[in-house]
Amino acid sequence: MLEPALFAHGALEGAQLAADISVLEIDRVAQNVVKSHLETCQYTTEELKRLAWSLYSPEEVRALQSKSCEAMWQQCSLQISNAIQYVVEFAKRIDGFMELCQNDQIILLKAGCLEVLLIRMIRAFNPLNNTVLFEGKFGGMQMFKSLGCDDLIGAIFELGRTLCRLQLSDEELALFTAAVLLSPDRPWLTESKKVQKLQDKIYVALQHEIQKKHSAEDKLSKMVSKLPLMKTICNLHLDKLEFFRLLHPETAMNFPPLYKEVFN
Ligand code: MHQ
Repeated sequence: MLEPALFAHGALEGAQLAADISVLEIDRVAQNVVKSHLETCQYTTEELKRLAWSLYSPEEVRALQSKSCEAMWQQCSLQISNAIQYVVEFAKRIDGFMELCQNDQIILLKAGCLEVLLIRMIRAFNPLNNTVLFEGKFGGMQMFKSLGCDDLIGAIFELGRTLCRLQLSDEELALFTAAVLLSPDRPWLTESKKVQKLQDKIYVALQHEIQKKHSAEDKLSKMVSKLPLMKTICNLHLDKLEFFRLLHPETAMNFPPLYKEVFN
């Protein structure tokens, strides 16, 4: 049984639910999710620390800005597609995910992978100068000007700043992204009860992890409160993509297959 400290704060409505899950099981879930995250996070913390020093020069930023909208979309979709591959690998390594039916695996990945990327972005986001890692160097939002999606880019950078303020550890990031991925309320799931059970355990593990340093209630609710902004960004991205496809169908046809598959 879980120690009383975990329910004392009662952040999870169902103390009932927590009571069903043993400490051993929670530790096992946490270890599996954190390991899966570390194995699939694309860049190590050390690599990112080193990369934070390589900024795009003003000339390089200008060169990016003067690219055509199509060329820039192509570059962005390629970067996103690469990053999605790691998210897919992350999902596959989470205990229980591969035991879901294939239909549900696909639904969860399609619905959740951009949200996971947006959370993972904080590792590659520097709130001190508002820059993000793009093709090996850090740059500000001006570098995406030619996309013609200032509202989308603005929202992504704002999310980056607010998420960075939470100062999530890699453990918290791992568990939070796993919980987002295993959202039982995605439309068309056939075994949402199974997904719910997996997510419940992950949230208990996350709460447990946070509690090592903070009041879990506080931090967890702050994390969860960013989900609506992420949903807004995902919808905005789909709108922009749809509009782009209308204007430049040939370019959109040549987007990376994984990007097309996830967002079509
Ligand atoms: C990942 C690594 C990673 C890879 C790609 C949708 C559109 C047309 C434009 C990064 C969005 C532009 C993305 C490439 C821009 C906001 C996108 C383009 C964490 C996330 C990260 C850093 C992505 C962050 C968002 C970027 C910069 O492990």
